[in-house]
Amino acid sequence: MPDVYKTDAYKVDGMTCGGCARSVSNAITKAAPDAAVTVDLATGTVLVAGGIPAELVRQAVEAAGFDFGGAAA
Ligand SMILES: [Cu+2]
Repeated sequence: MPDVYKTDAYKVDGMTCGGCARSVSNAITKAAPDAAVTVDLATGTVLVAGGIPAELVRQAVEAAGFDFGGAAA
């Protein structure tokens, strides 16, 4: 049973502007409609709330054309 309150942080490389942030956010939300996505452009970090599986996030990020860097420390 997924923990809907869980928030995961990931590194995503290649985001340079608000448009990139939106692309990534939209891609993840499309793949996981329950996700709440927050992008921190300065650090290249994407916060995904909703207990979304990492593999699903990875596929969405890569399909949008960005590099998925795995879990952020
Ligand atoms: Cu951009």
